[in-house]
Amino acid sequence: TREALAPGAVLLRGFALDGAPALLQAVDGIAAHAPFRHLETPGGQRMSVAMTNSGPLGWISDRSGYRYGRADPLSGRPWPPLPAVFATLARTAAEAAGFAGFAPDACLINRYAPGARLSLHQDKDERDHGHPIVSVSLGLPAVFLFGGDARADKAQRIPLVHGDVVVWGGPARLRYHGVMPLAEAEHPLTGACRINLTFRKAG
Ligand code: MD5
Ligand code: FE
Repeated sequence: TREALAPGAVLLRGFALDGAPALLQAVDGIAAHAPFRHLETPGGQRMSVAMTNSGPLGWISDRSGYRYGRADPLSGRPWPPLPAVFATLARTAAEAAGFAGFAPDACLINRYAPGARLSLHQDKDERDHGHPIVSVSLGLPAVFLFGGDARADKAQRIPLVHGDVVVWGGPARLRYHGVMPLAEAEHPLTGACRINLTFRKAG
């Protein structure tokens, strides 16, 4: 089913359900080369969400700021390549939401353990905000906070479950958003965690 959350924001419930086991297997392969890590913010806080990347570009944060880079700072090596199952899912989901021709060059992979959260922020480190972002929820459910164009705008709470895909484009591309602290639970495919794949055209 396709549900418009707002202009430019399309929720595709269950779009990644059939592909989930293959997506999670690919995540394990990526993490074997580029392990999940808790990045430090420019302000010196350790993020509660653990992150890694695949694709030519990867998003990182450290004391000097937020940016995309071609190398994993832990190894100095390029990020693992985008698996074909990732690229196909991102393209077909974007197309189903009305954004034909989406070709991501970055997949930020977020791992939430119980208690992990993402505070309200905008995604604006990408070169051209005309491209959508495709986000895939796997494993434990989460409550997504969908805010407005200003940080102080009231946020809607949107429950996201295993297999859901959201495409954020057009006027929704720069809206504030976050994720509430993950509740303690177990999922048959991921155990006690939520994995979010976040596809971007960053460069
Ligand atoms: C997550 N991740 O569930 C979310 C999914 C991140 C992040 O926020 O930066 O890694 S991406 C949600 C998103 C992206 C772009 C715009 C909007 C939401 N939005 O307009 O609400 O781990
Ligand atoms: Fe974000």
